Amino acid sequence: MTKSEKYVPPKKWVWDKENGGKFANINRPISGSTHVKDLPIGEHPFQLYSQGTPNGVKVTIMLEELLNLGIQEAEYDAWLIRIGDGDQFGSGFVEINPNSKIPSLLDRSENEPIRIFESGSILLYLADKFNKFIPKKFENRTECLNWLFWQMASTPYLGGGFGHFYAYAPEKYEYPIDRFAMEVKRQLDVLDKLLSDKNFICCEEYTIADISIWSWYGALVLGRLYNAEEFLDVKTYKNVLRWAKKINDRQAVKRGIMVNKIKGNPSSQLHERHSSSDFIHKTQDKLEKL
Ligand SMILES: N[C@@H](CCC(=O)N[C@@H](CS)C(=O)NCC(=O)O)C(=O)O
Repeated sequence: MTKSEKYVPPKKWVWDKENGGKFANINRPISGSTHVKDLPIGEHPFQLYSQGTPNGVKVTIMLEELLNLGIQEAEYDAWLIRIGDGDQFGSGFVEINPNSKIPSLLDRSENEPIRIFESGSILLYLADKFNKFIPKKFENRTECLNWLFWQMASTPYLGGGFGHFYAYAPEKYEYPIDRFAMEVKRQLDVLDKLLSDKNFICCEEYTIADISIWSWYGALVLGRLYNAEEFLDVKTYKNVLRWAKKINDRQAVKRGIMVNKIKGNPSSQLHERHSSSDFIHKTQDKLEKL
C-alpha cells in the first residue's frame, strides 16, 4: 500500500510482524512466555522487576519515600527488565505478571511471597501495608483513590495514544495525533483546574495520587516525555507546572527516577539498586569523571 492509498481493513486481521513500528519486535497478539528464564532474587523484603519508565518510577519513588521516612521494611532490590529486549516474556517474569508488563513486585516478607502487578495496585499495596501516603479518613482515602484510578484510566490516551502516534509511529497521521492531543490537553486542563488552589492532588497531603500522576503528567510538563512541550503548549498549565516542580525537588523523587533508568545522561542511570549507598557511589562516579 502506498501512502496515498486509503487503508481498507481486511475481513479478518492478521499479524504483520514487520509493521515497522518502534515496538514491532516486542508487540505480539498473544500472551505468555517466549523463553525460560528465572528471576534473580536479592536479600531485601521487596524484589522489584522493572525499567525506569513513567509506570516504573512510580514504584521506585514510593519505595524511596518510605525509606526516607526511616521504614527499613521497605528495603528493596531493583532488577532491570529490559522491555526492548523482551525480558518481560521470560518465564519467571510471566509467573509474577501474566500480563508481561513492568513494573512487577514481589513481597517476600509475608509467610508466602506475594506478587503485585499493575503500578496502581503496587502503590496502593505499599500505602496500605505501611499506612503512609494515603489519607486515613475514609472520605479522603476515597478522594485519593479517585485520582489514582483517574491516572490509571486516563494515561493510556497519553502514552498509548498521543505518545505512540506523535513520537513512535513510523509515519505521522493527522487524525490520531489530533484526537489524542485534544484528549491529553483536556486531561491537563482537568489537573490545572484541580491544582489552582492546591499544593497536592487531594486533601492537602502528598499521597500516592501525586506519585502516580506526577510520573506521567509531571514528566510531560517538565519536558521529559515525547519532546511535546511546545506542541502541547505545556507552559499554559501553570498550576500543573508549579506542582510538578515542587514534587521534582523531593529527594526520594530524585532517587526514584534514577532506578532502572536506561536512557539519558549515564550518570543519572542506576540500572540496578540494592542499597541506598548505590546512589552515593553513583554520585562519586560522577565526580570522578569530572
Ligand atoms: N497498566 C500498567 C501498564 C504497564 C505498562 O504498560 N508497562 C510498559 C512499560 S511503561 C511495558 O512493560 N511494556 C512492555 C510491553 O508492552 O511488552 C501499569 O500501570 O503497571
